[in-house]
Amino acid sequence: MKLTKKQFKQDFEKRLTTKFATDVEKAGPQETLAAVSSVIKAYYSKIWQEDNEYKDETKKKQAYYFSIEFLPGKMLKSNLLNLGILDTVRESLSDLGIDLDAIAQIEPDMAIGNGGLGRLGSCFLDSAASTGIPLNGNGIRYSYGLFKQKIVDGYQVELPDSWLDNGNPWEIRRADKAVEVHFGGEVWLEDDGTGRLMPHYRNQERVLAVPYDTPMVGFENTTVNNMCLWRSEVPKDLDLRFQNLEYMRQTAMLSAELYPDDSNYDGRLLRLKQEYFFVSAGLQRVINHFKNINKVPVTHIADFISIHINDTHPALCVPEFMRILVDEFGIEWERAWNITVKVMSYTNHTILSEALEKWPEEMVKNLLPRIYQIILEIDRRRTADLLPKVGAKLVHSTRIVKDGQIHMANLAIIGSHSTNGVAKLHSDLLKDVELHDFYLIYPERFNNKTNGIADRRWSQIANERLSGVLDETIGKSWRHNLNELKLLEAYKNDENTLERLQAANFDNKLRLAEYIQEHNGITVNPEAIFDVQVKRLHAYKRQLLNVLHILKLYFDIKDNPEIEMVPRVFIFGAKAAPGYHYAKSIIKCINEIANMVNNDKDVADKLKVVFMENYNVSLAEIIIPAANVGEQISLASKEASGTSNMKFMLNGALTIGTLDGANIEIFEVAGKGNYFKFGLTKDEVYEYYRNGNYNAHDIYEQNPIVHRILDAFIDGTIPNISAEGPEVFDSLTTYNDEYFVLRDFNDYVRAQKDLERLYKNKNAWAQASLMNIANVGKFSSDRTIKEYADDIWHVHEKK
Ligand code: T68
Repeated sequence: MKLTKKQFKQDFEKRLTTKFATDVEKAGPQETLAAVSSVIKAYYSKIWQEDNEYKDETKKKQAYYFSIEFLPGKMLKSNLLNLGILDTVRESLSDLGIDLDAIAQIEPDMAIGNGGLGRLGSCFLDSAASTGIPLNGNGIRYSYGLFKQKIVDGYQVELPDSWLDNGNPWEIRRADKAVEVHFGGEVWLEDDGTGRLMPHYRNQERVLAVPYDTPMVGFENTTVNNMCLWRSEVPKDLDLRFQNLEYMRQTAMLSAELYPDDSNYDGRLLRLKQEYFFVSAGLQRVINHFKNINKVPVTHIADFISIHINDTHPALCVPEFMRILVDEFGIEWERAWNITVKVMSYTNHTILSEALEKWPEEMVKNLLPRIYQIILEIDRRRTADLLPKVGAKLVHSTRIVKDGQIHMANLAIIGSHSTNGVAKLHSDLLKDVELHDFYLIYPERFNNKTNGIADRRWSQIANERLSGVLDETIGKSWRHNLNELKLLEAYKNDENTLERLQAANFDNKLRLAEYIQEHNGITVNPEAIFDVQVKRLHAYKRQLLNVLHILKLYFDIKDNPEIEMVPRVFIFGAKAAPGYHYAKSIIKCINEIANMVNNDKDVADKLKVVFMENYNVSLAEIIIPAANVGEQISLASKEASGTSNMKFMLNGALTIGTLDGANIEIFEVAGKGNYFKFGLTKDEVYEYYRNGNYNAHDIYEQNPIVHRILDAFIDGTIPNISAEGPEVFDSLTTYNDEYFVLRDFNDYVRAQKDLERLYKNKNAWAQASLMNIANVGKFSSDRTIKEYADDIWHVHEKK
C-alpha cells in the first residue's frame, strides 16, 4: 500500500488521542504499541474487506487448514513488511523519537503451539496469503499459550503464558458468527416417517463457540486470508439447571490452555473435547458460509471447499462432516461419504508410535455419542466393502475401531483422498513401513510435500543485515521469489561479497552475544563458532549427543590446556513437555555442564555452553541469524522433516546433521562440502531393529572416550546431578540407548572435526555459507503451499 510519513504520523497521533487520551510525549510503550497496531489494523482492514468481497463474488474454491496449534510469533513487523510500509513506519516513528524495534519487541508472542507442527501451520498461512492462495486457518484461541520457561538452579520451571493481558490488537471477535457445539447426553434414532432414521438428543451439554478472526496479510499483494480461532463460552440462554459453577468452569476450560505435549499422545478427556470443539465449530462456519454464498445444493460442496486435517488432532472432521451431511442435510450415506473423502486431506507429522492418537471407545461414546455411531458405521461399511477385495488381514490391520480404541490416523487416512508426509524420507517411510498396509489399499492417496518456511520472516524480518547485503549484491528479486537467491552463486569467488556476508553474520553474533551477556551473564567470544541446537527437547532429537561431544572437548582441554582449538560457543534452546521427566533431566545436565565449563579457568574462552531460557519464535529470530552451525542430529528416520534446518540454511549457517527428515534434501541442494553429514542411515537403523543386535554397553566398555564421558555423569565430575546423572547414564547403558547416541558418537566427533577444519579456512567457510544461502530456494513455504494447492486442494492463486 502507499503511505507517506505525514499520513502515518497523523493517523498515529490521532489514534493516541482517540484510544488513550494521550499524546506521543506522554504515551507509555504499551500505549504506543497499541496505537501503532491499531493504525496498521485500519490500513489492512480495507484490503481485507475487499478481498472477502472478491472471494464471495468469484465463489472460487477455498481451503481450510484445521490445526489444533498455530505458532505465529509477533505480528507487527510482519504486517508492516507485508503491507510494504515497514520503512515508512520505522522512519516516521523515529522522527517522533520512537524506536520501532523496541516497540515491536514488547508485543507478546502469539504462542498457541508447541513447536514444528504449529510453526509450520503459521508459515503456511503466511505463504498462502503471500502467494494469493485462498487458505484459511481454523484453530483454538487458547487463553494461555505454551508455558514460559524459567531456568531455576538448572531446572526447567513452567510459568503460565497469559499473552492476552494487554488485549490482542489484531483479532476481531465475531459474536454474530458464534455457533453451538454439543457434548454428551443420549442419542437415539427414530424413523422420520419416510423410512429414514434421524437422531434425537437428550441432556446434551451445550457450549457456545465464538470465533476470533486474525487477518493473514499477504506480502505486497491484495490477499488477506483469515485465521479463525474459537473461544468457548456459556450460551447466553442456558437452561438454569445447567448454570452451575462446575459447568461454567468446564466450558471455560475448553479454550483455556494449550496442551504442552509434542510428539506424545495424551489421552485426556479435555483434549478430546478440544478436538471436537474446534472441528465442529469450524465445519459449521465453513458450511454456513458456503450456504450463504453459493446457491447450489450442498452435494456440490467439494467443488467449493477443501478441509485439511493437520496431524490427527482434527481427524474428527471426517465423522462430523458426515454428521452434518447426513443428519442435517439428509444426504444419503454413500453420497455423503464420497463427498467427505473428496473434501478431506490429511498430513502426517510423525512416525513415533507414542505420538499416534488413539481414543478409548468408551470415552468417545460417552462424550460424542452420535459421532461414535457414525465412526462405527464408517468402519462397518468399509470392512464389508473391502473384505472380499483385499482380505481379512489387510482390513483388520487398517481398521478404525479395534482393540477397544478409535485409531485417529486410520480415520484420517480412510476418510480423506490424500495422505502426505513432510519430507521425502518421511513420506517413503510412511508408504514402505509405517502405513504400508494403507498404501497397499490406497496407493493413489499417498504423496509427499516437503516442508518449507516463511522465508520473509526468517530473512527480511529476522536478518535485516543479511538482507541488505543480498539486495546490494543480487538486487531485490529474491524478496519475492526465494529461488532468485541462486544469483548469489556467481559471487562465490568474490571476496568482497564473501566478506560482507560474513560481516553481516558477525553483527548478528554481536547482537546475540549481548543478549546472552544480559540474560545469562555469560561473556562469549563473537569470533568463536556459534554452534546452535534449538528445538523441543526430546530423546530422539539427541541433544545428548551434542552434550557428549561438548564433554569430549572439555576433557581434551583439561588433558591439555594448551590445546589448539577453534573457540566454540554451544547454544541450546529447548522446552521439555512438563511431564517428560527424562527431557527435563537433560536440561538440568546441560545447565550443570554449562556451569562447570564456563567457570573453569583452564577452559578460558575456548569453550562456552549457553542454555537460553524460553526458546520461542522471537528468540529464534535473534539466535538463528547469528549461527555458524545448525545441529540437526536426530536419529535417522525419527525427525519427520525438521524446519529449523531450513531457517539455518537461509541464514548462511552450515548444517551438521544426520540423514534424517529434510536434512537429506538440504544436503542434496547445498552441494558437497557445504554441510557435515554423519551417522547411521535409516536402513542401518532398521537393520538394528530387525536383528535386535545393538549393544550400547559394549561401546561403553570398549570406547575409552565414551567410557570417561559417561562416567562423568555418575562419579561427581559434573556437579549437582546426583539424580539426573545416573538417569542419563542408565538410559545409555542399562536401557541400551534407545536412540543410538553411542553408536553415532564417533562419526559425530569426526564430522565436528571436519567442521572445525573448514572454519579455520575463513574463505572456504564463507563460500560454503554462501552456497547454503544460494540454494535454499526450494525450502520456501511458498513452494510447499503451491504444491498443496495444486495437487491436494485444487485451489487457485488470485491473479
Ligand atoms: C513436527 N511435529 C515434527 N509435533 O517432529 C517435525 N505433536 O519433524 C516437523 O518438521 C514438524 O512437525 C512440521 O511438519 C510436531 O511439532 C507437535 O508439535 C505435536 C503437538 C501435539 C501433539 C503431537
